[in-house]
Amino acid sequence: MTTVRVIRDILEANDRIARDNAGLFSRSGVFVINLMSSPGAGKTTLLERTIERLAQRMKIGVIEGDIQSSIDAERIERHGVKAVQINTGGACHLDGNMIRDALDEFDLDTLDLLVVENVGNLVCPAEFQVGEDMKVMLLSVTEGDDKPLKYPLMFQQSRALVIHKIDLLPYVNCSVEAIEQRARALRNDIEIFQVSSTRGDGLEPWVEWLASQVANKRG
Ligand SMILES: Nc1nc2c(ncn2[C@@H]2O[C@H](COP(=O)(O)OP(=O)(O)OP(=O)(O)O)[C@@H](O)[C@H]2O)c(=O)[nH]1
Ligand SMILES: [Mg+2]
Repeated sequence: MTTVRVIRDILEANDRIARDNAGLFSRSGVFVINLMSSPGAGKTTLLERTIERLAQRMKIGVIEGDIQSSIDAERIERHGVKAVQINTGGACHLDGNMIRDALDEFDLDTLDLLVVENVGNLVCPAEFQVGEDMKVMLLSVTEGDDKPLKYPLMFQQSRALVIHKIDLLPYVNCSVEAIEQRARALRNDIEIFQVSSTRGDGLEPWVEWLASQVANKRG
C-alpha cells in the first residue's frame, strides 16, 4: 500500500508542474506535442521529415529525451532547428520538471510548435504529463499488431497514432487494419496516419494535420 501511495504522490506532484508548464505554453501561444514510441520506432526520423516540410511555415523548437547521448539533438540541429537534449540518466520517461528546466533554453514567445521527443518506451511516458497539448505516438509495423492490446494506456493517451515504416509491410506479419481497429476501440477519436518516413508515403496528411493543430492554438 505504501508503494501505491508513493507512486500516486509522484504523479500528483508531476501533474502540478505539468499544469504550470501548460500555463506558460498557453500564454506564449506555442503548441506542444509529446512524441512517444518504443525505442527505434522512428520518432527522430519522422520529426526530421516533418521539420523539412514545416520549418518555412512556422518556428519550431525540439526537446530530445534520452537516457544518454546527444545524438538525436544533433540530428535535429542539422535541420537548423534549436534542439535541447535532456539526459535522464536511467529514467525511462520525461517528466514535467525536466521539461520546465529545458524551457529556460527557449524564447517561447517566438515559437509556434515545440516537439518533445520522449524516451523510447511504450509504458512510462504515457503516465506522465509534461504540459503538452497532445500526446502523439508512433507504432512501427515491425512491432506487431497486438500492441494496442498489450499497451492500452499509450493508445488511450494519444490524440494521434502514426503507424510507421509502412514500407516494411511486405516483409512483416502485421495487419494495419487490426492496429487501426484495436486503437479505435481504445480511443474512438484517435487520428491515425500511415507513414513511411524513408519513402515519403503519408507524410503530407500528417504534416498538414499537425499544421492545422498549431494554427488552431494560435487562433
Ligand atoms: N524502413 C524504414 N525505416 C525507418 C523509417 N523511419 C525510421 N527508420 C529507421 O529506423 C531506425 C530508428 O529510427 P529513429 O528515428 O532513430 O528512431 P527513434 O524512435 O527516434 O529511436 P530512439 O530515439 O532511440 O527511441 C533508423 O535506422 C531509421 O533509419 C521508415 O519509415 N521506414
Ligand atoms: Mg530518437
